[in-house]
Amino acid sequence: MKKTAFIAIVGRPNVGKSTLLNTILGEKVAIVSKKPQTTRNRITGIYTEGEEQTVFLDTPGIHKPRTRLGDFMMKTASDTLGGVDAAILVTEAREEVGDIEAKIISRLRSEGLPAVLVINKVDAVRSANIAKTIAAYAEAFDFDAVIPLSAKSGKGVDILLSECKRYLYEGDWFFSDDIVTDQPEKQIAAEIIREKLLRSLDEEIPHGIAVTIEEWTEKKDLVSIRAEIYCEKASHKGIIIGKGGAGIKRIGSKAREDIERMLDTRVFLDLYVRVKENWRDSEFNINDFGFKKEE
Ligand SMILES: Nc1nc2c(ncn2[C@@H]2O[C@H](COP(=O)(O)OP(=O)(O)OP(=O)(O)O)[C@@H](O)[C@H]2O)c(=O)[nH]1
Ligand SMILES: [Mg+2]
Repeated sequence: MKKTAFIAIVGRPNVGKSTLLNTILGEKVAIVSKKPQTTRNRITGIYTEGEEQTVFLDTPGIHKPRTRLGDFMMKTASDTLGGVDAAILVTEAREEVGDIEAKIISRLRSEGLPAVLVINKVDAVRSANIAKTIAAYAEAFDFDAVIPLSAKSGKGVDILLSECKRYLYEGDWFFSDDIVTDQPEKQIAAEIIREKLLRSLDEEIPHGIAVTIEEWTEKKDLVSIRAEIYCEKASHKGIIIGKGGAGIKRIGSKAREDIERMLDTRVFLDLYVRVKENWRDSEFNINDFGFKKEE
């Protein structure tokens, strides 16, 4: 008897939603960085065990959007909450329920969505703070479970998975049991390149970066990829390329290693950097970069 459920992973930026998804799956399907607003699209993670298939949907961190790309990200998170059976609200240990979390909770209420609360990064906080967080959230919403865990180390993630079983219902699976995500390899490759950029660049530049795959040629034991990196200013382009091309070379070799691991083959990766001013505010550009609104 097959069972399934769709569960959204939501929360403010940077709390560890994507890290959690990767840990659940035991495979990296979502990129992770210290910078807020790393995730831009909904990322599907398919967790199949025995007769049960749970589809976890990682979402962009909830924030106040300042660009059209931000609007798209918020619509993505919101639409996801509109189409699932339950939610995992991810937060860090704080003494109070934050304004963003309060908004998410009121959405859970209006959707009538059941939810579990994850207090993440317990490896990095004192247990007294965790107790205060639990108390504050218990007053705000009737969570089915409250689970302190570390998405990074994996401690407590098994408890989350067993708590999520309550949302499974009898029904056919939506995905075959041999895949962990429905993202095309090209898209994951573009995201891997963006991750390396996010991790190596300071503050303002990362938010203005998009990566597109322009060519993808598969030969016997080699995949040749040409990707373009878009940034918003000529000065940013200079920083990305670095002195004598050292910056882009380092990013390229780190990205190549990860893409080779994913494809399990040798990869030739060719990167170009282009400038497209204010692309985040151009409907045309954000559509072009794959951030299309589903109407
Ligand atoms: N110490 C600690 N750090 C963590 C843990 N989980 C995630 N992080 C770190 O928190 C940062 C953000 O992680 P992400 O998984 O990208 O967070 P996110 O919620 O997906 O962020 P957005 O996509 O921007 O909304 C990264 O530097 C992670 O390594 C954890 O359990 N412990
Ligand atoms: Mg993320």
